[in-house]
Amino acid sequence: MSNDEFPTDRPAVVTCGLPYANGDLHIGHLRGYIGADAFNRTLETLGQTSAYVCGSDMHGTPVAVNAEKEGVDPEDFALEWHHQYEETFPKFNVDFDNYGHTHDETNVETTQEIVRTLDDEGYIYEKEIQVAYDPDADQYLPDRYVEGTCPYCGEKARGDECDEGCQRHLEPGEVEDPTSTITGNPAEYRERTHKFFEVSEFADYLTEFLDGLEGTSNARNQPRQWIEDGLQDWCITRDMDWGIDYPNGNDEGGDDLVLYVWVDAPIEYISSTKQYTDRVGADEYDWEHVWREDGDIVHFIGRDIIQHHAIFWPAMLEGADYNAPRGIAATGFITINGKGLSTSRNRAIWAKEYLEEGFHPDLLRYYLMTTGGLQQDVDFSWEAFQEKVNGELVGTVGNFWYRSLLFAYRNYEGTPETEVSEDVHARIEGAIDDLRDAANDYSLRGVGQAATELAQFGNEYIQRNEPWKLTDDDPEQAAQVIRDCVQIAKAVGVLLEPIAPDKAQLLWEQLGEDGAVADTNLEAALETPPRHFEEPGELFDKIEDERVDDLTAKLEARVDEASDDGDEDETESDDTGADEATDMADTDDLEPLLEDRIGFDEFQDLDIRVGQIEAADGIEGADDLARLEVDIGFETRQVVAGIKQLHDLEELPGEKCILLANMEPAELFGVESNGMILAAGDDADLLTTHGDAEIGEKVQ
Ligand code: B3M
Ligand code: ZN
Repeated sequence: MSNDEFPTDRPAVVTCGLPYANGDLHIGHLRGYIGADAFNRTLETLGQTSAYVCGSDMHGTPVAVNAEKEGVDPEDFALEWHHQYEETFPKFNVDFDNYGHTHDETNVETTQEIVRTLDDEGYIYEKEIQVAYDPDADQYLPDRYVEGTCPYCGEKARGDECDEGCQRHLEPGEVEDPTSTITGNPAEYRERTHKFFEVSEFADYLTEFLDGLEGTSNARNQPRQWIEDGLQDWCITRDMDWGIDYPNGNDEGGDDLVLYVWVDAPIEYISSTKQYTDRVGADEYDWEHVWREDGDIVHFIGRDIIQHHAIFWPAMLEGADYNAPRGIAATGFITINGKGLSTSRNRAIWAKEYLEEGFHPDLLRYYLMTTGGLQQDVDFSWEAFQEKVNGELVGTVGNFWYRSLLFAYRNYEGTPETEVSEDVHARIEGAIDDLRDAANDYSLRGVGQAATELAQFGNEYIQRNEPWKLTDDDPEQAAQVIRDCVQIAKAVGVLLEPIAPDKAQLLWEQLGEDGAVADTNLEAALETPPRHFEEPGELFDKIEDERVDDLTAKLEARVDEASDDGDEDETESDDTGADEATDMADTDDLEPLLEDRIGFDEFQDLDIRVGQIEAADGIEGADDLARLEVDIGFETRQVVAGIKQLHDLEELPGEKCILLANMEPAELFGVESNGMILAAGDDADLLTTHGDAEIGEKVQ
């Protein structure tokens, strides 16, 4: 498959890692589902046929263990969560074309068919292995029923994954010093016959596959290393009742053997696509074209499940003669106030909670998509959320939309009757290119920025041209400026739709447009808006400081409460399958170290300079922000830094500091920030040099 640029004329499918149907959804989950949704919407805006499919992950020990704790049947337990997820996702504008589950008929059939094919093709064999067993519970101990030490990195690990350390998948019998999570007793090993999939046979294929794989670099680099270290075959059956039976029966001895959850879970991507085709018809969307011919398959996943998606899954697809994924975007974790998200400590923002607080879903979407790149960990704090919303959505986008449309309505009752100027036309075309490039880079931050920067341009344009001064003296020019602004406003709406679909739709309606902005594509950005529209309203509300203080206090109080309860055990099986950054005992308060290394070249891309602060003053209306002027040798930079409360601003002039000079300019509370001063710690300890480094020297 050649990777020509999006949009292609092939159908695409976008998927997101299936949530285990075992607990409440939180912000860690939402990042992935919103990300994949925004990517799918972006492809559609680009004009590509695309479907977004997913489903609940019903099987495996993550579900069985939690169901057992509650004393309920795993199927009933999982179905209940499944229904809750089905209801919750749309509330965040996560718009699946199909949302199934792994226990439905389509997935059972598709899974058995694929496994049968792999068996027929000779990729599956039987082997006697040692399986952990708890004599007191009289039960085999697959996966999360056993824990011990990772043989690769020495961290505490679950039976099938090194979730606190190197994130490797672990095969049955690999975990050292196994203990049963049912009784806490040391586990015994017993000999059992299991089925193995010959992943090792696919090493060359996978190397080539990874060379062509798009998405985030972590999804290529880690698997390359694993291949180099030597691939092991993969045990694909488990001693359990709950799951999908191995086809043709594998229980000669009357024992229960089901497929490992990681076999049938990704197959749900296919099954869910099939169900979509069943609903809309193959003329509209053909699952076979996508999965068996040459569609564009894009997976969004958490970075802890790269091995399953970039090794096991493409090997299964290749072995069973299905199409390979085109891209894998593996996202970083979410931290809360700089600390690892922890469901057991209640240090999370729950989906339900966010909605109950009455915030619009598009605000969270925008925050999660535009704060940090996909691979990076993203920190959530109510304060940072407020800053994003007030600064970019209220201050830039909302402000531009409202002032342009209001001016247009009051003076022209809608869109002035003239053509868009050439410059503005070209600027909108530039934003369209930015969006296309961002999609091809799998950068949702870039998608959001294409829209916000266009709105920023609009604000500058209206400010520079001051149409309010022209209405009497030069009415033609006034009409031209407003005509341009209305077009920019419409284009911002089209470009922002993937990230903030409701708000874009409201703008669309304010412009008097018919239908759904989600159904348009990029050409709409340049099409003339209706001649008449009604008086507009404001589309974003500012979040007040008191609100943020309350929310922060509430969050801290409940984290304290959960810690007081002594519930400190991170690995207790409350895992919902979403990305949780691990809290290490002695670094509890620190942001987790990034796993992904960067090359020297990437470091060189950061232009970090020694600077000297020349002036420092507060910014009106912003409690925390200070405006600094920093001499960096070549020039003096104005930067905005969140240090107003933490430093005596009068003391700062004359201090040396370190400044990231090629940070993209941003506007905060109407003040341009052209660089970023580096600081560490809760009190914003400013980084500096201690010797004779000159002002303007590069940090290297
Ligand atoms: N259910 C959740 C996780 O490990 C797991 C994903 C399956 S994706 C095919 O993040
Ligand atoms: Zn490990």
